[in-house]
Amino acid sequence: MGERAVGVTPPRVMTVAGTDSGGGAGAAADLRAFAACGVHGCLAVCAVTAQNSVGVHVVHGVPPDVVAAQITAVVEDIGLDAVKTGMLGTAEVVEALVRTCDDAGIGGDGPVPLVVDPVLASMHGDALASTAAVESYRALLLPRATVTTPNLDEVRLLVGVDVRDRAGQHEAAKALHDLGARHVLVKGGHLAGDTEASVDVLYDGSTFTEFPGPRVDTENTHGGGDSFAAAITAGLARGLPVPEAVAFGKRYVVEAVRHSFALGAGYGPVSALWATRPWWEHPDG
Ligand code: PXL
Repeated sequence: MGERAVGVTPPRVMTVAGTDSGGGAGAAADLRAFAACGVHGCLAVCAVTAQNSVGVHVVHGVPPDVVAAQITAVVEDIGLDAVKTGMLGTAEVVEALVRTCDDAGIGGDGPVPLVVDPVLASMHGDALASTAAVESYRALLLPRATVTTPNLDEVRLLVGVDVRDRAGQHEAAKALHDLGARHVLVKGGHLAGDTEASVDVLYDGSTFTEFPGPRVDTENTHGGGDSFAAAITAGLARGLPVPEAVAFGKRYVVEAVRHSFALGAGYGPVSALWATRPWWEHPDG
């Protein structure tokens, strides 16, 4: 007999997301964040994108029944402690996802928390969701979200609020909460007024909680939103209540942005490498 394996099963999470051939955003960013945050990451792919640091060249959607089958296969055998959505692309994928989540107790009143990162467009303005998909987010997905994590562009597309200050963040959070999301995190990264800090606002239907963080002078923030939402999802899977999971995610993503790097001629990615131990320098390696 060989030696005994020493692994202990970590919390299990899934990202329902698109791929980015440049490795910066989407499923790749999510899975790196999951690993850095100590959870096992499962993946349901919704769309394949051909892209680099400059732009998105091709988007190829995965059939909705294949998206649903990926989730069901994992739920039936492995089980999930939290789920995150990233790029979904079409209303048909949103509908298939919602049906599958309802059957599996994911989101809504179910036991498995659902983090909805409403990925609607890339940093370059390339559309990553159809107009019909945006309507499905409003009607079907946000009502089931444990937490949703829009940036200010996504807020404008979802509820038509043009956020310019903290009061605008509050107004947007209320509008998204009215659509049914249990917790709304309106991120302030794109807010012009806050020059030193970037303040994200969490709203639970009664209380606003502010999460201030440093503003890092870099354009290399590709995958930043995905990484933040993925780390929040990991925090929930680790048993943290929502505000603590948001604080956990913020700690992760601030360092990921600090350690972002140049890659290609456009926007480089945030980095998970700050949080991963160089095993080749470790005595066990
Ligand atoms: O960062 C948002 C995002 C998520 N998922 C995919 C993407 C992007 C941005 O480009 O390409 C697949």
